Amino acid sequence: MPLPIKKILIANRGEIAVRVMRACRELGIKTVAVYSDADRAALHVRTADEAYPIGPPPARESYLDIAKVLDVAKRSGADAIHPGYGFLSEKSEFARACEEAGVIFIGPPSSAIDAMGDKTRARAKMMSAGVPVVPGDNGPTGRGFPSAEAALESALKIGLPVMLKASAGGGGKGMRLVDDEKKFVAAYQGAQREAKSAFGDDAVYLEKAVLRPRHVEIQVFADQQGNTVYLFERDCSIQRRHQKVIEEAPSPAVTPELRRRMGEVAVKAASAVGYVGAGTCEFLLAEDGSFYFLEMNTRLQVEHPVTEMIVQRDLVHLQISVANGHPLPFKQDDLKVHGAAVECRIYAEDPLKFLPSPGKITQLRQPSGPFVRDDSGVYEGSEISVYYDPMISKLITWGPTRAEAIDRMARALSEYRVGGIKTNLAFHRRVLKNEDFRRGRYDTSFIEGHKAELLRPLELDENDDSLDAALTAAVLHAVESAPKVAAASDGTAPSTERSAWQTNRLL
Ligand code: MV4
Repeated sequence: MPLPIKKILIANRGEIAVRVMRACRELGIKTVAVYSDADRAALHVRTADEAYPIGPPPARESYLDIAKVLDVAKRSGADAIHPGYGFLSEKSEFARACEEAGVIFIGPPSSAIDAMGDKTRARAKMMSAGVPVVPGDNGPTGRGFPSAEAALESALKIGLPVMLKASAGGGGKGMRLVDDEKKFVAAYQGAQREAKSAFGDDAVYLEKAVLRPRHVEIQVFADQQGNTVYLFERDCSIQRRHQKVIEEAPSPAVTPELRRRMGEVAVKAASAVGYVGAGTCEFLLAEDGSFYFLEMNTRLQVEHPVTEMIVQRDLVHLQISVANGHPLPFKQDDLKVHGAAVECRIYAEDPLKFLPSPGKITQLRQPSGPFVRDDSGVYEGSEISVYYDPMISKLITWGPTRAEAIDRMARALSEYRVGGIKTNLAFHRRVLKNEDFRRGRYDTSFIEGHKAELLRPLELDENDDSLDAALTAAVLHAVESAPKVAAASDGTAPSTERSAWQTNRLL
């Protein structure tokens, strides 16, 4: 394959496609977008040097179609493909198909994706590499149990509460917590059923349940020469239904000593599977400070920017450099944590029900200013489609201390305006005000535990700028209650309609 890479096809959409294209532009690399019929006017298409249609809106018929994506790579003369996250990013068939087509896959070797893709296999591999995993049982053959009764016997040996998990799974699908022996068999059968329908494989394994854990993940990076380093941790404990909402780096729960120990374990995990490029090892961090490997994500993650902020390095630049065969430009000891960063995922969704709110973005003001980064996939006038993830942007702030990063995030959120669709902006503003969050005292049960405060209906006082909101309300009231509106000298009359922008201002 001719090096260096001169043209990259980005097999993705939305903010991550735009983010990768930005890095390419900085490096003098040409970019190729692919897009579905729903994305003809999308930002990633407008950002690329060239763009090719790849089919109907459903991802299965476009962004997930390996043959179509590789055909565009060939036609456009792309040397490499960046898969972003989601879609084809963790499909080893795709990495393999790229390898076979002579196109560089900007990611790990397909063998490393396979080694981490199956959760029981990965668990066994990690145990033999000396990586701590949650005490548990993969079953007599390593792929589940012959019967629910056999699983129960093992569960009682481990000690309740236990977690039932799908062998083929990940991400919480088919997962069940069992704290009562009498409920075990029903839970086991339920987990099997869910695993079968989600993954076509009903194997279920057992783990001791870690109560009120934090989700702490370590960013790792490896080059083709066998050097592997860790780029410290992110705390992703603020989640709802396994969907991350706020992430930060470093974790307020991790001491320098724990950081080093977790980092070294993550490097060991990556090395054990011959990892190359950017990857993330997910851990559960227990209240007593013990930690356990859960799974490895073999891609660049959504929340990578908080790491970029604290290590002051561009991870996409590094991915491309490693794909070009260059050794990592630093050693572990060259890396240190600079300040703190927070990321809020801004979604087009009903803030109370957490349901997607697709539609046209009629008004948009995205925050900026010192140490504020908005990684956006949209523009004013663009559509949030029903077909894909309804993320509008990722808002990231940095500060020399965690408190300053948080205050800066509150400021940035106060600037953010979206009209035409519902968003979770008010939810984020509430979390940022929460004392437990501000103190860094939270775990994966944070949102559930603060439901009443975080999900109560919206009120006028919601606005960070309550005086401004009150003024807007007063003006609206005056306008609406006026019997007649005088026409301006040019013959136009001020609208008495509440625009989406105004409505949004009040939220
Ligand atoms: C666990 C656990 C407690 N004990 N495993 C959820 C998603 C999947 N990646 C693993 N998950 C969990 N596994 C044991 N043995 C608690 C969770 C969990 C969780 C983990 C990370 C972030 C949020 C979570 C929310 C609920 C449960």
